[in-house]
This record gives sequence, structure tokens and C-alpha cells, in this order.
Amino acid sequence: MTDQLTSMAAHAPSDDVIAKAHVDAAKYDSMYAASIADPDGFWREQAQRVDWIKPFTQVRDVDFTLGNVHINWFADGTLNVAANCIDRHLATRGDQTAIIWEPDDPKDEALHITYRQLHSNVCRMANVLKSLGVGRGDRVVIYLPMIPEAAYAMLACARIGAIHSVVFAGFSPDALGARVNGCDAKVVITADGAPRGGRVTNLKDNVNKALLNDFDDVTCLVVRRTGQQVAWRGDLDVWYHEAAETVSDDCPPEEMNAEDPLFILYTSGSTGQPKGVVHTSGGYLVYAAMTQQITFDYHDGDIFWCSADVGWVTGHSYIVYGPLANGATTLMFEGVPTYPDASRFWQVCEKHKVNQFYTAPTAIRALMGQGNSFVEGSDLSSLRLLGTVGEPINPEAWNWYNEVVGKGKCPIVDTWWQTETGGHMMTPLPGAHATKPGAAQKPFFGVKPLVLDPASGAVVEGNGVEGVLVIADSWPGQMRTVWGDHARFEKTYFADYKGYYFSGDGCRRDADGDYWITGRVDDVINVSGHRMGTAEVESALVAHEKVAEAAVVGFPHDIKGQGIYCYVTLMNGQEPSDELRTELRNWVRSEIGPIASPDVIQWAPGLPKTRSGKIMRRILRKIAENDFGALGDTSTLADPSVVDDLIENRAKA
Ligand code: 6R9
Repeated sequence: MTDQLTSMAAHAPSDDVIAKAHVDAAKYDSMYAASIADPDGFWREQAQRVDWIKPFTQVRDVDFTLGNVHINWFADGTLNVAANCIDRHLATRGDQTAIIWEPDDPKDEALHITYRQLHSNVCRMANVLKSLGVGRGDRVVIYLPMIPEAAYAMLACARIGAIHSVVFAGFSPDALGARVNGCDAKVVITADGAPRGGRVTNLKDNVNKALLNDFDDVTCLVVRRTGQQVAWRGDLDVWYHEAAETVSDDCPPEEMNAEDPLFILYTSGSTGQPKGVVHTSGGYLVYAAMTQQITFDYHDGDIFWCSADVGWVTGHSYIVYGPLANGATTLMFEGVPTYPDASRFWQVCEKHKVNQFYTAPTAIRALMGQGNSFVEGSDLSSLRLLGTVGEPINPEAWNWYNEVVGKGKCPIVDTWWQTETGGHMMTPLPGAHATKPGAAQKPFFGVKPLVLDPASGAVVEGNGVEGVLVIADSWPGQMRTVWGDHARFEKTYFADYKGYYFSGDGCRRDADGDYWITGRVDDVINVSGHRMGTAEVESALVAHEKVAEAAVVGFPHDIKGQGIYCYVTLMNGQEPSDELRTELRNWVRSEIGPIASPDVIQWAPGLPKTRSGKIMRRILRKIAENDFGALGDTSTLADPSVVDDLIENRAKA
């Protein structure tokens, strides 16, 4: 029934979209079949989108067997990632804009950085790093705002063979220190301050707090952004603009092996200690470039905007490496969607004539809650495609994005992937698939998803089924190890379901064979023996016109095993009341069924989220359990004060 309904609601691509697309339905089918039948041949060909210094002879050497897990792609080839993202474009597009930079304050001037300028800026940064003693294999932590220097720094590391680890500029000194320590960094690149939403974070102060005590041998390279006063750590601190004047703007790229690490990225820490996810050079670049071009149907001359922060994998693959490898114009935005007001995203789209726009459901829901007038004042006629990433998108938000932002003419790609996967793993392709609101839908080329029974680990065949999502074979963008802890890599991803990469997500394959991500499997609750995705209940709640956002967790229940505990944020202007509580409870019963009836509804003016916008259910579960002593680390929250409010109101709930 549900499957029939969702099939009926599918949005087929228009003839215009299909005619222009790199991949239409027939091509998807034949290419996908070829990628599975002959992965070596398929990837040998796809790898030609990258310039190799020494061509590889072996495509892959992969084993997912516990105790012997290793993943190598194009292993005897050599290349330089920065040269692929810059130098090879100079002859044909040296004067084309590589990066459009839009500052936090719309009154400040945007920058248009050409490929030629990018080359000289990256070379300078590379030479400064070299002058500080950084070489092949050394680690560099990048703790910068969303300014062009963040991209220069990443590419400068790639150019000289150093390994970068970008730490989101919203992270606390403690979180930064742990990451500097975790990868044993030689240099930290930061800025004096980071303007965001009209407020300034004192980044250099944070670095001082993180470095002063424990790491008195780490050099700090400081980019001047705000011009504010900063405290100096003597000779250990270096102004970037001063050092840059003393070096040449030419730096030859190092010849790197395909399997040399390109970067380490610590995962957001919503569960346990952060892991240093390691990506290498050749396979990652091939995969980032291919997915950027195909998923977003990027064509020469398009303006591509991914609104993520470079502190997350989305920013790595779809602000920097993928677009630049393709010679694209990529937009980098320093600000937030709601500053100066909730029209900012759309104003930026209009100003820079953005063609493809890629953002997160949490931003879409927040903007939807502000009302349509903020969108309607902007000219969005340049938009051809919309994308989402980061969490399952509820159909209400999807429909709003489609109708109000995309005016019904922009295909929406709901891209499922992870820090670990390097690039998109499942997504509809704009010219090939009729999209269904909320479905990640189809595997990307070379990706072999399987649905497993969570208890037995048996492969669940056929359609209209549900289980845990594993990937049966490797793809070039796959992470290679956990930095410094290969055993943890094997244990986390290859131990639960032998022979497969375990994603940690649940999924449903509908009657048409399309995939729907149902959320992390640790978010599954069991109510009276019924297995239920918390995302399902959330989706029902946010479908109510008075609800802006909802988070649902399980809590111990004497009779049912687990009960359903809902945190609900109301739309602007809605007042909480007992009547509304009853109304929502009945609403969910009618949307999903009596088994999904919420046991507790707590009004939540804000939800605890990581800086990347993921709701921290661990904390919500503890509050629901009345277990306030064990909340764990809340320092990585975007706004730790929401937790106090939730605890206070828990007592009254
Ligand atoms: C790229 C990124 C990965 C987790 C992943 C899943 C969730 C991401 C999603 C999605 C449903 C989508 N997720 N995209 N769930 N639909 N389109 O977000 O990486 O920060 O490592 O998060 O995010 O649960 O396992 P990362």
C-alpha cells in the first residue's frame, strides 16, 4: 500500500532534463550492469578522468575478510591530487572562476578566484608549509572559517604530500586538541576569528587553549580574517600573510602514490570516541569527481553550490575535490542560512546564478518553518537541480523544497553516503529516475547494496523488504582504515556481518526495488514487538502543520518493552497545550497506526544537534530515561544550553 502510494507520487524527470543529462535511464541501466559485471574494466575506464603521472596497471586489490581487511585501488599508479584540481585546467580555463566566495555579511564583497589565482595561492601556501618543515606524510590540522584559505590549505597539503585533517571551526578547544593529538599534527592552520551569522568566534583563542598546555611544539599558521587582536605564542605562531610574502608562488607538485593518504577526517562523535577516517589519493579523487559530475549533472560553465562546511566530508568532496577536479566553478559560503534573515540562501542563489544547490534536510526544515515569503522574494530561475544529504528527508520537507524552492522543475537528488564512503553511494540520478520524496533510491555505479536480516545476517532477497544495509564489494572512494587503529576499522565495519561493509544504517527496498534509508540502526526502537524506525514517527510528526521539527527515541516501558518519547519543536507562533498534545498523538496514530502512538510528547524549543546538524539522540535517550547523570560529552553540540531546557521540562512532562 505504502509502496503503491509512493510509486504514484514519483516525480519523473522532464524531457528537458533528460535531454541534457549525462546519464538517462537506459544509460544508467547499462552502465550499472557493466560496473557490477566487470568492476575492473569499469573502473579502469572511469579512472581516466584523472591525470596520472605513472599509469596504474592493477585496478584493485580488496579483501573484506575480518583479520585481513585491505582496500587498494590503482595501487601502482602515481598522481598529484592538487595538480588534478588546478594545474591541468590552466591551459583551457585559467581565467575561469574556480571558487566564488560569498562572505558572511552580504554587504562585504564576494570574491571570484580564477584557476590561475588558485594556482598561485595554493603554491604560496604550499611553500609556506614547506618552510615550516612540513613534508610528505606529515599531518596538518586545518581549523579555519569558510574562507578561500581553507581550500588553499587543503590543496597545498595535497600538493606537497602532507595529510590534512580539517577540524570544523565550531569545535571547542578540547575537541580540537584531541584531534591535533590524535593525528600528531606538526602545524595547525587557523585564523584570528571566524565571522558567522554576524557573530565572531575567536578561533586563535581556541587554538591557544588547545595548544598552549600540551603541544608546545606545534606551529600555528594564522590567517588574518577579522583583524582582531590575538594573543601570540611567541615563535610558534606565524602570520600567514607575512610568511606568504617571503615565498615563491610556484611549487612543483609531489608525485604521490594512489594509496598515499590524502586526508584524515574525524567523525562527528555522535557515538563513542571520534574515529580518524582515512581517505587516500587516487580512488578518492576518481570517486569524488565522478559523483559530482553525474549525480548533480554538472556541465561546463555551471555554478555549483554545496552549502556544507569544509569541516565535514560533504565539504571535502563537493566543495573542494570533486568540483575542482572537474574544472567547475564552486561556491563557498561563509555564513548561515538565516543571516541576515531566512532569505539568505535564496539571495545567494540569485546573486551568483547558482545552477545546482546542495544542502541538508535540517536547513530545509528550518527555512520551511519560517514561511514561503523568504523564498518568494528571490529570483531562483537559474536553479536546475537540488540536492540533500545528511539524514533522511521527510516528505513534507522534500515537497516544500521541490515546490517552493525548485518550482517543480528541479530534480531532487537525495544522496545517501557517509564520511566513510568518500562520495555518494545511493541517489536517484536526475535524468534517469523518477524521484520519490524521501528515497535515496538507486545505487551509484559500482555500488552493490544488500539488505540483511539484522539478527541472522542472512541476505534478504526480493522487494518490499527491510533490514540493515551493507555493501557487498569495494568502491574507489571507500575509507581505507581508521588512523592509527586498523583493528578498530575492521571491528567497526567488517565484524558484525562477515564479508560485507556494514553501514550502520537500516533500509527498506520497496516494491519497485528502490532504497529508503530508515536511519541508524541504533535508532531503531521496538514497541510491543513491533520494530519501528524513530525516523518514521518523526516524519509523521513533522507532517503536521504545527510542527517544525521532531526527534523520537525509545525509553523503557513496563508493558511495551520500549515506549515512544517525542521531542517536538512547534512552528513559529504556535503555542504548546494539552489539546495540541492530544491532537499530535491522534495524528501519529492516524498517520502510522496505533502501535506508533507517542507515549510522551515533550515541547522542545530547541533540539541538541551536532554542529553538522545531526540530532544527538544519545542525549535525548538519556533525558527520556530520566538519567541526567550520564549525558556524556555535550561540548560538541551546536548549542549546549538546549540540554538544560530539556532537562528542566522533562521533570514536568
Ligand atoms: C555525508 C554524510 C552519515 C550518516 C549515514 C546516515 C545519514 C546521510 C543520508 C542519510 C538518509 C540520506 N545520512 N545522508 N540518511 N538519507 N540522504 O552525511 O556523512 O556525516 O558521516 O553521516 O548520515 O545515517 O550513515 P556523515
